[in-house]
Amino acid sequence: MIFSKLAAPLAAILAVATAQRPATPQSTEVIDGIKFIKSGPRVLLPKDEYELKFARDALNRLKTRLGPDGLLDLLQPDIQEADAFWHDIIDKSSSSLYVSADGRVIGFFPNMTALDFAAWSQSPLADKANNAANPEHYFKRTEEVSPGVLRAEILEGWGGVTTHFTVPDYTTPPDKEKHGMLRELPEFPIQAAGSKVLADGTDAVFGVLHISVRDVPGEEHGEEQDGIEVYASVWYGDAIDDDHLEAERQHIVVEIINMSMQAQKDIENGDFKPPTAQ
Ligand SMILES: *[C@@H]1O[C@H](CO)[C@@H](O)[C@H](O)[C@H]1NC(C)=O
Ligand SMILES: CC(=O)N[C@H]1CO[C@H](CO)[C@@H](O)[C@@H]1O
Repeated sequence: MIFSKLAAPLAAILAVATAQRPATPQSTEVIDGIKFIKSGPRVLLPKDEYELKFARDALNRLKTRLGPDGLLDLLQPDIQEADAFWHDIIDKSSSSLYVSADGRVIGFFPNMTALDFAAWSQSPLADKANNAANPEHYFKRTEEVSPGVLRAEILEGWGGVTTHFTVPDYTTPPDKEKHGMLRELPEFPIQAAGSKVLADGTDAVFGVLHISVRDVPGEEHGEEQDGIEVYASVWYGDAIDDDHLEAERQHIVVEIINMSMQAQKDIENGDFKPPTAQ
Protein backbone atom coordinates (compact mmCIF):
# COMPACT_ATOMS: atom_id res chain seq x y z
CA MET A 1 0.00 0.00 0.00
CA ILE A 2 2.66 2.46 1.02
CA PHE A 3 4.59 1.61 -2.10
CA SER A 4 1.74 2.26 -4.45
CA LYS A 5 0.98 5.62 -2.75
CA LEU A 6 4.56 6.67 -3.29
CA ALA A 7 4.93 5.18 -6.70
CA ALA A 8 2.40 7.45 -8.39
CA PRO A 9 4.03 10.81 -7.45
CA LEU A 10 7.47 9.35 -8.07
CA ALA A 11 6.48 8.28 -11.56
CA ALA A 12 5.10 11.77 -12.20
CA ILE A 13 8.32 13.39 -11.01
CA LEU A 14 10.38 11.08 -13.17
CA ALA A 15 8.14 11.79 -16.16
CA VAL A 16 8.65 15.55 -15.71
CA ALA A 17 12.38 15.14 -15.29
CA THR A 18 12.58 13.08 -18.43
CA ALA A 19 10.51 15.54 -20.42
CA GLN A 20 12.75 18.43 -19.36
CA ARG A 21 15.88 16.67 -20.43
CA PRO A 22 15.48 15.48 -24.02
CA ALA A 23 17.26 12.29 -24.84
CA THR A 24 20.86 13.22 -25.57
CA PRO A 25 21.91 11.99 -28.99
CA GLN A 26 25.07 9.98 -28.99
CA SER A 27 27.41 9.09 -31.73
CA THR A 28 30.02 6.43 -31.88
CA GLU A 29 33.26 6.50 -33.75
CA VAL A 30 36.46 4.52 -33.76
CA ILE A 31 39.69 6.50 -33.88
CA ASP A 32 43.01 4.69 -34.13
CA GLY A 33 41.33 1.45 -33.02
CA ILE A 34 39.75 2.97 -29.89
CA LYS A 35 35.98 3.24 -29.65
CA PHE A 36 34.43 6.51 -28.41
CA ILE A 37 30.77 7.20 -27.61
CA LYS A 38 30.26 10.96 -27.55
CA SER A 39 27.38 13.30 -26.83
CA GLY A 40 26.87 16.94 -25.91
CA PRO A 41 27.07 18.97 -29.11
CA ARG A 42 23.84 19.88 -30.86
CA VAL A 43 25.40 18.68 -34.10
CA LEU A 44 27.11 15.32 -33.84
CA LEU A 45 29.93 14.93 -36.32
CA PRO A 46 33.11 12.89 -36.48
CA LYS A 47 35.74 14.44 -34.19
CA ASP A 48 37.98 15.35 -37.13
CA GLU A 49 35.25 17.53 -38.63
CA TYR A 50 35.15 19.69 -35.50
CA GLU A 51 38.90 19.74 -35.37
CA LEU A 52 39.25 20.72 -39.03
CA LYS A 53 37.00 23.72 -38.50
CA PHE A 54 39.03 24.84 -35.46
CA ALA A 55 42.29 24.27 -37.35
CA ARG A 56 41.06 26.40 -40.27
CA ASP A 57 40.02 29.20 -37.92
CA ALA A 58 43.34 29.10 -36.04
CA LEU A 59 45.43 28.93 -39.21
CA ASN A 60 43.54 31.75 -40.81
CA ARG A 61 44.09 33.88 -37.69
CA LEU A 62 47.81 33.14 -37.55
CA LYS A 63 48.40 33.65 -41.28
CA THR A 64 46.45 36.92 -41.28
CA ARG A 65 48.24 38.30 -38.20
CA LEU A 66 51.70 37.35 -39.46
CA GLY A 67 51.15 38.53 -43.04
CA PRO A 68 53.38 37.54 -45.98
CA ASP A 69 56.58 39.11 -44.61
CA GLY A 70 56.00 37.78 -41.10
CA LEU A 71 55.48 34.27 -42.48
CA LEU A 72 58.58 34.56 -44.63
CA ASP A 73 60.65 35.49 -41.54
CA LEU A 74 59.09 32.88 -39.28
CA LEU A 75 59.48 30.02 -41.74
CA GLN A 76 63.12 30.77 -42.70
CA PRO A 77 64.47 27.52 -41.17
CA ASP A 78 61.90 25.47 -43.12
CA ILE A 79 62.59 27.40 -46.32
CA GLN A 80 66.33 26.74 -46.00
CA GLU A 81 65.62 23.04 -45.49
CA ALA A 82 63.44 23.07 -48.61
CA ASP A 83 66.16 24.84 -50.63
CA ALA A 84 68.62 22.09 -49.66
CA PHE A 85 66.00 19.43 -50.51
CA TRP A 86 65.45 20.85 -54.01
CA HIS A 87 69.14 21.38 -54.80
CA ASP A 88 69.68 17.74 -53.84
CA ILE A 89 66.84 16.58 -56.16
CA ILE A 90 68.23 18.70 -59.00
CA ASP A 91 71.75 17.29 -58.48
CA LYS A 92 70.57 13.66 -58.31
CA SER A 93 68.13 13.81 -61.25
CA SER A 94 69.07 12.91 -64.79
CA SER A 95 68.94 16.03 -66.90
CA SER A 96 66.32 14.77 -69.34
CA LEU A 97 63.99 12.67 -67.18
CA TYR A 98 61.05 14.23 -65.44
CA VAL A 99 58.19 12.88 -63.36
CA SER A 100 54.96 14.64 -62.54
CA ALA A 101 52.52 14.96 -59.67
CA ASP A 102 49.09 15.11 -61.29
CA GLY A 103 45.70 16.02 -59.91
CA ARG A 104 42.46 16.25 -61.89
CA VAL A 105 39.11 17.44 -60.60
CA ILE A 106 35.77 17.84 -62.39
CA GLY A 107 33.27 20.16 -60.68
CA PHE A 108 29.72 21.10 -61.66
CA PHE A 109 29.10 24.80 -61.03
CA PRO A 110 25.91 26.73 -61.69
CA ASN A 111 27.63 29.93 -62.85
CA MET A 112 31.10 29.08 -64.14
CA THR A 113 32.60 27.78 -67.39
CA ALA A 114 36.21 26.73 -67.94
CA LEU A 115 36.99 30.12 -69.50
CA ASP A 116 35.44 31.91 -66.51
CA PHE A 117 37.54 29.89 -64.08
CA ALA A 118 40.71 30.53 -66.09
CA ALA A 119 40.00 34.28 -66.12
CA TRP A 120 39.26 34.29 -62.39
CA SER A 121 42.50 32.37 -61.71
CA GLN A 122 44.51 35.21 -63.24
CA SER A 123 42.62 37.94 -61.37
CA PRO A 124 43.60 39.51 -58.02
CA LEU A 125 40.73 37.54 -56.45
CA ALA A 126 42.75 34.33 -56.93
CA ASP A 127 45.68 35.70 -54.91
CA LYS A 128 43.20 36.78 -52.27
CA ALA A 129 41.69 33.29 -52.06
CA ASN A 130 45.08 31.55 -52.12
CA ASN A 131 45.81 31.30 -48.39
CA ALA A 132 42.46 29.73 -47.57
CA ALA A 133 42.67 27.26 -50.45
CA ASN A 134 45.13 24.99 -48.67
CA PRO A 135 46.53 24.90 -45.12
CA GLU A 136 50.05 24.80 -46.59
CA HIS A 137 49.56 28.02 -48.58
CA TYR A 138 51.33 30.92 -46.86
CA PHE A 139 51.20 33.60 -49.56
CA LYS A 140 51.03 34.27 -53.28
CA ARG A 141 51.70 37.68 -54.83
CA THR A 142 51.28 38.07 -58.57
CA GLU A 143 52.16 40.86 -61.00
CA GLU A 144 51.88 41.10 -64.76
CA VAL A 145 55.46 41.54 -66.01
CA SER A 146 54.56 41.95 -69.68
CA PRO A 147 51.27 41.50 -71.55
CA GLY A 148 50.06 37.95 -70.88
CA VAL A 149 53.04 36.99 -68.70
CA LEU A 150 52.50 36.72 -64.96
CA ARG A 151 55.19 36.57 -62.28
CA ALA A 152 54.13 35.05 -58.99
CA GLU A 153 56.03 34.88 -55.72
CA ILE A 154 54.82 32.00 -53.59
CA LEU A 155 55.48 30.48 -50.17
CA GLU A 156 53.86 27.08 -49.92
CA GLY A 157 54.44 23.54 -48.69
CA TRP A 158 53.82 20.07 -50.07
CA GLY A 159 53.90 17.43 -47.41
CA GLY A 160 56.05 19.66 -45.22
CA VAL A 161 58.57 20.84 -47.84
CA THR A 162 57.94 24.56 -47.37
CA THR A 163 59.31 26.29 -50.44
CA HIS A 164 59.78 29.96 -51.27
CA PHE A 165 59.81 30.29 -55.05
CA THR A 166 58.75 32.33 -58.03
CA VAL A 167 56.95 31.43 -61.23
CA PRO A 168 58.50 34.14 -63.42
CA ASP A 169 57.13 33.10 -66.82
CA TYR A 170 53.57 31.82 -66.44
CA THR A 171 52.07 32.04 -69.94
CA THR A 172 49.03 31.00 -71.93
CA PRO A 173 49.51 28.95 -74.05
CA PRO A 174 52.45 27.11 -72.50
CA ASP A 175 55.89 27.43 -74.04
CA LYS A 176 56.25 23.76 -74.98
CA GLU A 177 59.65 24.29 -76.58
CA LYS A 178 61.07 25.65 -73.37
CA HIS A 179 59.31 22.96 -71.31
CA GLY A 180 59.70 19.87 -73.46
CA MET A 181 58.24 17.52 -70.82
CA LEU A 182 54.74 19.01 -70.89
CA ARG A 183 51.91 16.83 -72.19
CA GLU A 184 50.11 18.00 -75.32
CA LEU A 185 46.54 17.53 -73.95
CA PRO A 186 44.76 18.57 -77.20
CA GLU A 187 41.37 18.11 -75.51
CA PHE A 188 42.15 21.03 -73.17
CA PRO A 189 41.74 24.33 -75.07
CA ILE A 190 42.91 26.45 -72.13
CA GLN A 191 46.41 25.79 -70.82
CA ALA A 192 49.12 27.72 -69.03
CA ALA A 193 52.56 26.79 -67.74
CA GLY A 194 55.59 28.27 -66.06
CA SER A 195 58.86 27.40 -64.33
CA LYS A 196 59.18 27.05 -60.57
CA VAL A 197 62.35 28.85 -59.55
CA LEU A 198 63.90 28.83 -56.07
CA ALA A 199 63.93 32.27 -54.42
CA ASP A 200 67.21 31.51 -52.61
CA GLY A 201 69.33 33.63 -54.94
CA THR A 202 70.46 30.68 -57.10
CA ASP A 203 67.55 30.99 -59.57
CA ALA A 204 67.56 27.18 -59.79
CA VAL A 205 64.58 25.80 -61.73
CA PHE A 206 63.26 22.92 -59.61
CA GLY A 207 59.91 22.30 -61.27
CA VAL A 208 57.49 23.19 -64.04
CA LEU A 209 53.83 23.91 -63.39
CA HIS A 210 51.18 23.09 -66.03
CA ILE A 211 47.47 23.84 -65.53
CA SER A 212 44.79 22.96 -68.09
CA VAL A 213 41.05 23.60 -68.01
CA ARG A 214 38.14 22.47 -70.17
CA ASP A 215 34.37 22.32 -70.19
CA VAL A 216 32.87 18.87 -69.64
CA PRO A 217 29.38 17.96 -70.92
CA GLY A 218 27.14 17.14 -67.95
CA GLU A 219 25.71 14.03 -69.61
CA GLU A 220 29.12 12.36 -69.54
CA HIS A 221 28.70 12.17 -65.77
CA GLY A 222 24.94 11.93 -65.48
CA GLU A 223 24.65 15.59 -64.48
CA GLU A 224 22.13 18.09 -65.73
CA GLN A 225 24.54 20.94 -65.85
CA ASP A 226 27.91 21.00 -67.57
CA GLY A 227 31.06 20.83 -65.53
CA ILE A 228 34.62 22.04 -65.77
CA GLU A 229 37.74 19.94 -65.45
CA VAL A 230 40.99 21.25 -64.04
CA TYR A 231 44.08 19.16 -64.72
CA ALA A 232 47.19 20.28 -62.87
CA SER A 233 50.65 18.78 -63.17
CA VAL A 234 53.92 19.71 -61.55
CA TRP A 235 57.02 18.26 -63.17
CA TYR A 236 60.19 17.51 -61.23
CA GLY A 237 63.51 15.80 -61.77
CA ASP A 238 63.28 12.01 -61.59
CA ALA A 239 65.14 11.80 -58.26
CA ILE A 240 62.00 12.90 -56.40
CA ASP A 241 60.30 10.06 -54.54
CA ASP A 242 56.68 9.08 -54.92
CA ASP A 243 55.76 10.03 -51.34
CA HIS A 244 56.53 13.62 -52.20
CA LEU A 245 54.51 13.37 -55.41
CA GLU A 246 51.61 11.83 -53.48
CA ALA A 247 51.60 14.69 -50.93
CA GLU A 248 51.51 17.08 -53.86
CA ARG A 249 48.69 15.20 -55.65
CA GLN A 250 46.61 15.46 -52.47
CA HIS A 251 47.53 19.13 -52.11
CA ILE A 252 46.47 19.80 -55.74
CA VAL A 253 43.04 18.21 -55.23
CA VAL A 254 42.32 20.30 -52.10
CA GLU A 255 43.51 23.45 -53.84
CA ILE A 256 41.50 22.96 -57.05
CA ILE A 257 38.30 22.31 -55.11
CA ASN A 258 38.69 25.22 -52.71
CA MET A 259 39.80 27.67 -55.41
CA SER A 260 37.00 26.75 -57.80
CA MET A 261 34.42 26.98 -55.02
CA GLN A 262 35.67 30.46 -54.22
CA ALA A 263 35.58 31.41 -57.92
CA GLN A 264 31.97 30.24 -58.16
CA LYS A 265 31.14 32.31 -55.05
CA ASP A 266 32.84 35.42 -56.46
CA ILE A 267 30.87 35.09 -59.71
CA GLU A 268 27.60 34.35 -57.91
CA ASN A 269 27.81 37.40 -55.66
CA GLY A 270 28.97 39.72 -58.46
CA ASP A 271 32.55 40.32 -57.27
CA PHE A 272 33.88 38.81 -60.49
CA LYS A 273 32.41 39.46 -63.91
CA PRO A 274 32.94 36.25 -65.91
CA PRO A 275 33.97 36.71 -69.55
CA THR A 276 31.17 34.42 -70.82
CA ALA A 277 28.51 36.65 -69.19
CA GLN A 278 29.58 39.70 -71.22
C1 LIG B 1 23.82 31.37 -61.14
O1 LIG B 1 23.08 30.23 -61.52
C2 LIG B 1 21.79 30.18 -60.96
C3 LIG B 1 21.20 28.83 -61.33
O2 LIG B 1 21.23 28.64 -62.72
C4 LIG B 1 20.97 31.36 -61.48
O3 LIG B 1 19.70 31.35 -60.91
C5 LIG B 1 21.70 32.65 -61.11
O4 LIG B 1 21.03 33.76 -61.66
C6 LIG B 1 23.13 32.63 -61.61
N1 LIG B 1 23.83 33.81 -61.08
C7 LIG B 1 24.64 34.55 -61.83
C8 LIG B 1 25.33 35.67 -61.13
O5 LIG B 1 24.82 34.36 -63.02
C1 LIG C 1 41.59 26.69 -45.37
C2 LIG C 1 40.23 26.98 -45.91
O1 LIG C 1 39.67 27.99 -45.66
N1 LIG C 1 39.72 26.07 -46.67
C3 LIG C 1 38.43 26.18 -47.28
C4 LIG C 1 38.31 25.11 -48.35
O2 LIG C 1 37.00 24.99 -48.75
C5 LIG C 1 36.10 24.67 -47.72
C6 LIG C 1 34.77 24.36 -48.33
O3 LIG C 1 34.84 23.04 -48.80
C7 LIG C 1 36.02 25.80 -46.77
O4 LIG C 1 35.11 25.50 -45.74
C8 LIG C 1 37.38 26.01 -46.20
O5 LIG C 1 37.35 27.14 -45.39
